[in-house]
Amino acid sequence: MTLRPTAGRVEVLPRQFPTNRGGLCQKGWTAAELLDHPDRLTTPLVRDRPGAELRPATWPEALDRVVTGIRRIQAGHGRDAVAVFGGGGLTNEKAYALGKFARVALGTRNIDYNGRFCMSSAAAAGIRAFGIDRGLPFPLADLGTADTLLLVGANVAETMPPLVRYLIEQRERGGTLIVIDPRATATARQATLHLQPTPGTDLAVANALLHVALAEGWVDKRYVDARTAGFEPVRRVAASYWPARVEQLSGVPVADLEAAARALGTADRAIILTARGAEQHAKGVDTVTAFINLALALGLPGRPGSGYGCLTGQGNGQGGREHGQKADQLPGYRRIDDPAARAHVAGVWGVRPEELPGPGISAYELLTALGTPDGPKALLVFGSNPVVSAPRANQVESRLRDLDLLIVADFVRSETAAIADVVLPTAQWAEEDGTMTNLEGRVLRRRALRPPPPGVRTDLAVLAELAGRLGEQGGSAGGVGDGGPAERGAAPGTGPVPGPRFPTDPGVVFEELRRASAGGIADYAGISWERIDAEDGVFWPCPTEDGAGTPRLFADRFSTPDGRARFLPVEHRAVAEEVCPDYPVYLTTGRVLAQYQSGAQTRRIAPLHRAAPGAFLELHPDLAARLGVQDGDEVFVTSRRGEMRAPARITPTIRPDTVFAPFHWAGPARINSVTSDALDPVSRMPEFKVCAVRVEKA
Ligand SMILES: Nc1nc2c(c(=O)[nH]1)N[C@H]1C(S)=C(S)[C@@H](COP(=O)(O)OP(=O)(O)OC[C@H]3O[C@@H](n4cnc5c(=O)[nH]c(N)nc54)[C@H](O)[C@@H]3O)O[C@H]1N2
Ligand SMILES: Nc1nc2c(c(=O)[nH]1)N[C@H]1C(S)=C(S)[C@@H](COP(=O)(O)OP(=O)(O)OC[C@H]3O[C@@H](n4cnc5c(=O)[nH]c(N)nc54)[C@H](O)[C@@H]3O)O[C@H]1N2
Ligand SMILES: [Mo]
Repeated sequence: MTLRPTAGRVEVLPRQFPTNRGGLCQKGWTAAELLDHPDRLTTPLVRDRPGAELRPATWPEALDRVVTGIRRIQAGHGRDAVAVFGGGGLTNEKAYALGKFARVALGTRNIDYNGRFCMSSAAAAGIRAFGIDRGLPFPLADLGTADTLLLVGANVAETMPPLVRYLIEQRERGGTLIVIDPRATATARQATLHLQPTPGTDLAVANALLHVALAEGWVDKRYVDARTAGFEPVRRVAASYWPARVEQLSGVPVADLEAAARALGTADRAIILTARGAEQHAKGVDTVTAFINLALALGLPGRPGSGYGCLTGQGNGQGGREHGQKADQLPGYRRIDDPAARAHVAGVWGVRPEELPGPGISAYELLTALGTPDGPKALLVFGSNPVVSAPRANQVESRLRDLDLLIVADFVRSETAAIADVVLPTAQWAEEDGTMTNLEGRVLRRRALRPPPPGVRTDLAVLAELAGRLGEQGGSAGGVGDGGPAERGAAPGTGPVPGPRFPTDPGVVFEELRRASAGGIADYAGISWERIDAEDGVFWPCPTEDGAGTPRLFADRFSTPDGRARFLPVEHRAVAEEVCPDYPVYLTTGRVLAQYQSGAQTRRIAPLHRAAPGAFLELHPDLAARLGVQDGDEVFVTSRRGEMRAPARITPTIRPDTVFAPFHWAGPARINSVTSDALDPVSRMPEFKVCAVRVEKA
């Protein structure tokens, strides 16, 4: 998109760009409305004592409260008693600075971010199989040329509208689109074939597709021999997923399983994509692995116009997971428990490797540890609204309230900011420079179009100020652009970066990020802002300034030590919470077109509110009849954890054993009061997509 400042106002205009081809969803069109919205925070807020209202404060007073509180808590309970929670909407520069701030300025191991709720299962499965986690290992435009495209748990028509153009192109070329979703979504309605499984059974479906491919001789044996390892145990597992058995498990008819397998197995170019519907499960990593196994058996990854990919979510869903916001991660997608990685990053940060903390705990585990006797006593939140978006949110909210000190940096009074002790008003997207990395691994510029309003500071300036007051040599009071000597174009290497340790100029931060990432999986060393401008984005890994970026991965080898992709046998297992007489219906959750995430940024925008004014519960006419519920009736949805209230929306597009609610609303309409907090054992991703509930007329 292009953003045009007109007399102090910013308008959003679609631009011809290779990724979105001029498409832009309504959320994009209205994003500018939040810049000058009356709800915009323009002064810090503090709470004087528990129970008191938030009141306006000056920056020095608010920052003093933060620093005094952190010092007191760390003196009494140790450095890990202060925790940080980040977000996948932060620019690369901010995500990097936040991770460094936690490890260097706070010295805490406790940092994680909302991407744990979003991308973590696909990321873990990708690393396991390919040795690398990049959403798409090929350019997005490949989708348009696929003979067969399989979307698993992705409602792109509502969640990624710019991508729909490729689906249209694919169909116009005579391609087959297969959608797997328990609901006949706007996306599924465009499909050639819609498989409608019970939530949480995708793994079995994937194994059945592989079973059929094996039986029909569609497995690419040459590819399997030359490019992969570990097929034999996967073949043995798939043998026991005959379609009739999987029809029993998933509800998907044998004929549909066979038709889907045929479309994939006989295509020249086939692409398999997963999104949150497949991933947000207590077996999300294994489910993604099952689809990767299928893709590898068919010889897709690395073949032109073919492959497996995962659709990322948030604005910087890809970049946000590369630069050290994760509990177990250092910049460049390095592991924090790898001695070589620690030595490299410590060198760039000018600290000794042994000063860097070890791995912390994952997002949900961190949120539930807050305020407990051994858990953190303070939390700084940058770019998330967990009161609405975390699973089992009623418990998370009470943990947040138990903290001695909750600090939230945001530009609106989100539900999490509303219960904070200190709220710091920060700049929005149009008010600061930076980079984002899209699902293709393409690093893109985001440009400041106007300065932040008076009273507002950038996240980088806030971090620099806090680090300075906590005793680091960070930048001074900090508006934008006072971050010390720009080093653009300097060859990245190791060794501490000259200038302030926490610069506020995003260009300077990016130069440091390049050095910190050099030699890592997500290697940005050869990427400069100038190159991004000149090349319409640069694909990582890009280790050298004179070498090209990498739009396509896996053409000759995978990123594993021996260059082969790894098969891993995975078995179907029950969802964490099965239906029972007290809770007889499956609940699944997700999104609607006109609202974004926790709703903090979109519920306030009038046209979006008109388009999607509140939560609802989608249920099948048969289920509604059994419950005596009419369309529009208020219903209660109750699980073992809590309840939610919303009007019923009766529709034949959903399975009769399943109900659906969007998670964009707060208060009594908060579906995350109900959702399950079962976690995937590998990724620690919560099972947002299925739990057992009871539905009653209110
Ligand atoms: N309008 C809008 N767009 C967004 C966002 C938003 O909040 N609003 N958020 C952004 C973010 S952060 C993300 S992560 C993406 C998410 O993008 P998507 O993954 O497309 O979004 P969801 O609606 O969470 O889930 C997709 C589908 O999974 C289905 N599903 C539920 N359970 C299962 C299951 O067990 N198996 C299968 N196969 N499908 C299942 C749901 O019915 C739903 O239609 O969207 C991004 N875009
Ligand atoms: N039931 C259920 N729950 C879910 C999901 C689901 O499918 N079902 N999906 C999960 C997924 S995929 C995701 S990604 C999460 C998202 O959940 P959240 O992390 O809560 O997402 P947002 O609503 O985007 O919250 C971002 C907050 O940070 C602020 N913000 C935005 N940009 C910046 C910035 O640059 N700096 C600062 N300081 N603040 C900023 C916004 O105003 C907003 O208040 O929700 C998860 N929760
Ligand atoms: Mo997400």
